[in-house]
Amino acid sequence: MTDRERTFVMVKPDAFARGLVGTVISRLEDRGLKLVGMKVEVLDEETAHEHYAEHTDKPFFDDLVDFITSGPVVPMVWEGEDATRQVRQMIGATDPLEADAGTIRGDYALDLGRNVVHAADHEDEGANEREISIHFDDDDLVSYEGHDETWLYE
Ligand code: IDP
Repeated sequence: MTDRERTFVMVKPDAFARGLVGTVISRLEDRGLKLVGMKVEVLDEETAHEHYAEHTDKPFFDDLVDFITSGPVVPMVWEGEDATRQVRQMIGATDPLEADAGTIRGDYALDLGRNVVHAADHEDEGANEREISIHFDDDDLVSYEGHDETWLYE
């Protein structure tokens, strides 16, 4: 197996309020990815700024922070082969209008500012490490052998 890695994913407040937490988890589980960390929290403003630091200068930044702090979110860490790219493919384009049907955003979202789920960007090399460390301590994450790994990986 090559490139088994951990990637950061977060169910956003819109999806939490709409009862889509289980759906997002099921999509990732069904693909074969392994859940190694998860919690429910309401982000404070400081954490939201840190999480979206790359967007500080964007015109939508204040609305984004207001939204992401507006209700519970579910930060998670998922593990698997090429997990970052696999998850980005599964969530679809940032704008749901551009997201293919069959992706999470393409199936469950309509609006750019309410697009259900966040996932670390596979084109940003340090994204996973940075985002995981914002939301989790090392001992919040577990390591285990999945019983199905023989059937998921060659
Ligand atoms: P990503 O979530 O697909 O990685 P990013 O470009 O990192 O996309 O943007 C972070 C979030 O900011 C997006 O998921 C979306 O909710 C919001 N966003 C991005 N671009 C815009 C915009 O032009 N207007 C309003 N909100 C935006």
